[in-house]
Amino acid sequence: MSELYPAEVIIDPTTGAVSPATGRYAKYLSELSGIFSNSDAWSRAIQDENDPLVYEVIECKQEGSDLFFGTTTMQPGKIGEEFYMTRGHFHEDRTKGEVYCTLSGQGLLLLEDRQGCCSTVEMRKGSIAFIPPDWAHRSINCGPIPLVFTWVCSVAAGHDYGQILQRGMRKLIVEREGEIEVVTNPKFD
Ligand code: M6P
Ligand code: ZN
Repeated sequence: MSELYPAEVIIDPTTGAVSPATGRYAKYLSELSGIFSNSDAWSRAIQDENDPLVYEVIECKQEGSDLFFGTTTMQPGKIGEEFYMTRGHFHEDRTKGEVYCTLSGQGLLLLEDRQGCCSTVEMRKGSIAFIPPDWAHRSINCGPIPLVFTWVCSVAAGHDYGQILQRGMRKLIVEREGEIEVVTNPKFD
């Protein structure tokens, strides 16, 4: 194992910029096939809005550390009645949880466990969301500005996308008549 040193890392709370960063990726709408319920609205938005950016993840990882952290910055937007969201995942290592600290914007963290128990945690500036081990999690930007949050996770956690990609999550976050609602995904009715 390499030697580890204390470090200060600067995070911009409105852009999610991380300095220094060790990795990053962006997700554009065309890469989120099957995530949104309304696939016609999804295809139309790719065409009409020229494949917009949905979210960007920037990470900071010290080689040899058990923990790493970073930011996720989610653009505001909607596909049909659903807001922009992340893919959602369980962790490969079922013993590992995660923590989100919201820096800017507003949203919801949608969670569900293996037995189908569902929960939401509000994401707003200064709030910390605790994700217990073996709960799937997806973040959703419900507001008009970018949702920026810091996450801290075990390096060993890994991402398991299979189940959520195949079937979706049991609850959808939708806007109906100007109200944000948590509704049952018709695929689970
Ligand atoms: C959060 C963290 C990351 C995750 C990212 C995007 O920032 O949980 O580990 O990769 O969200 O979520 P997803 O991988 O589900 O698209
Ligand atoms: Zn995670």
